[in-house]
Amino acid sequence: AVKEQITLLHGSHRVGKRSDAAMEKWRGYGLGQFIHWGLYAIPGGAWNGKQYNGAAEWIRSWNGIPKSTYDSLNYSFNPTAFDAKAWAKTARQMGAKYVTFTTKHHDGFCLWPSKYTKYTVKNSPYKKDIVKAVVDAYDQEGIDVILYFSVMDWNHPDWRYDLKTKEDSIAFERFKKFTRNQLIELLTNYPTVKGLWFDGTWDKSWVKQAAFADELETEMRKLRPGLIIGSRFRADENGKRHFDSNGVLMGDYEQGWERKIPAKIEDVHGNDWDCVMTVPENQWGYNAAWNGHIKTGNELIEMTARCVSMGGNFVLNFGPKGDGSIRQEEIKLATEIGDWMKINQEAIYNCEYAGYEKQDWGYFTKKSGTDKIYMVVFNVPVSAALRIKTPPKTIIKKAYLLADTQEVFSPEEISGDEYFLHLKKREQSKPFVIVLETAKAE
Ligand code: JFZ
Repeated sequence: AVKEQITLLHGSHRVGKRSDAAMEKWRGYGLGQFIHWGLYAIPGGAWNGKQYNGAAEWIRSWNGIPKSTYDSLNYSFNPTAFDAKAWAKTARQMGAKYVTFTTKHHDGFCLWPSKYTKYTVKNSPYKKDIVKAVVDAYDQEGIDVILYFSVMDWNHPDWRYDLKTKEDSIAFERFKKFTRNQLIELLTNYPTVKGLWFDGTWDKSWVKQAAFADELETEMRKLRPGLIIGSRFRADENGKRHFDSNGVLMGDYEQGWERKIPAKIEDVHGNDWDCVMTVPENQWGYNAAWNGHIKTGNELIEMTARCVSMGGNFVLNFGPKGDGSIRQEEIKLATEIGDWMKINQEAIYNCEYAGYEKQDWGYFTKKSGTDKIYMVVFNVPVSAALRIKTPPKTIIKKAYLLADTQEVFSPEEISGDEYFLHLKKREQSKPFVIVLETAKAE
C-alpha cells in the first residue's frame, strides 16, 4: 500500500543514501572499534565490594550510590597507564578502519577540557586533554575518528528528563545552549574527526526539540562538510526518532543496530547502518567481573562478515580500565580478529551486499564496483559441498581460496544458476574465504 506523505518541517532531509566521498569511505570501513572510557572505569562495575547488575557505565544510576560520591570521582581520575598510541596500535592491528570514542557519557564527565563546565579532565589529577591524545594517535595510524557524545547529562544542573514546569523549560533552554556550545567546541578543537555518534537522546525533554536539533545539525554540517551523523540525534516534530513520520531515515545511517544484527537484507531497507557490539552481553564501560557469556574471536569475526554481507559496518567495543590500560581479554580478541583480517581483509573492506541468496555455510560479500564475490565460510557441511546460487546471468569464471590462490575449485553445476563447490578438506578451525571471479553473461 502506498502511504500518504505528510509535510514535515523537521523530518529527514534526504531520501536514499549519501554518495559523497566521505560517506563512501565510511561505507567501506567494514570493521570499527568503539571505546567507552570515563569515570565509570574506576569502580569497574562494583561499589564497596558489591557487584552492580547493570552495565558498568550506568553505575551512577544505582540506588546504592550517593550521586555526589560518584560525581567526585573526577578527583581520582589519574590514568597512569593511558597510552593513546598503544590503543591506536591495537585498533590498527585488529584491522579497525574507524574508532568511536566517548568524549562524554551520561555521567557528564568530559574527557576534553570543555570551557562550558568544570566537570572535565582538566579538573582531575590527570589534567591533560584525553580526546586530543586519542584523535592524534588514531589520525597517525590512519584510523578515522568519530566522537561519541551523550546529550543526556546527569551532572549538569539544567538537564531535565521532561519539561513539566516553566522552571524546567527555562533550565532546559540553558542546557540546549550548553549542548550546542560543547558540540561546536568539539568540532572546532578536533577538526579531523569524521563524524558524531549521538546517544542519550531518547528523553521527552530532547525529543521535543525538533526545531532546535534540526538547526544545530545543519549548523554542524556547515561547519564540517562531509560530517557523518547517525539517526540517533534528533526527532521530527511529531517525536519520531530514527525514522521520521514518513518512515524516512533521519541522518546518514541507521544507528539502531545496537547489540543486534539484521536477520536479512530486507531488514536494512537499503540504508547505511552499523552494528555496535559488546564482548559480554551488555557491558560497555570497564567491568572487572565480566559475567556471563564472553564472545569468542570466531563469533566476532562471524558478526563482522555477517554485517558486511548486508552492507553494514561492525563496531566492536573496548572498555579500558581506570588506569587507561586495555584488559588482556580484549587485547587477545583484537589479536585473533587481526590475525584473521590480515589474511582475509579483502572480503571485508570496501565490500557490500552481493545480491546472492544466503546459504547456510556463511556469508557472501562483494567488492564494491567489481564482479568479485567472496564466500566467507563458517559452517562446512558434512558433504563438504558448498551451495552457490548465482543471480541470473552470472558466470563463475574462477574460484579459489583467498589464503592460497593455488587452491582452485571447479564448481559443479547442479541446475541452472545453482552450483556445488566441493571442498578438499573438511576440517577447519578458522573461517576461510573463497573468491569467485564472476562476469555477466550476455
Ligand atoms: C546506550 C548507552 O546507554 C550505553 O551506556 C552505551 O553507551 C550504548 C552504546 O548506548 O545504550 C543504548 C542506546 C540505544 C539502545 C539501547 C541501548 N537502543 O536503541 O536499543
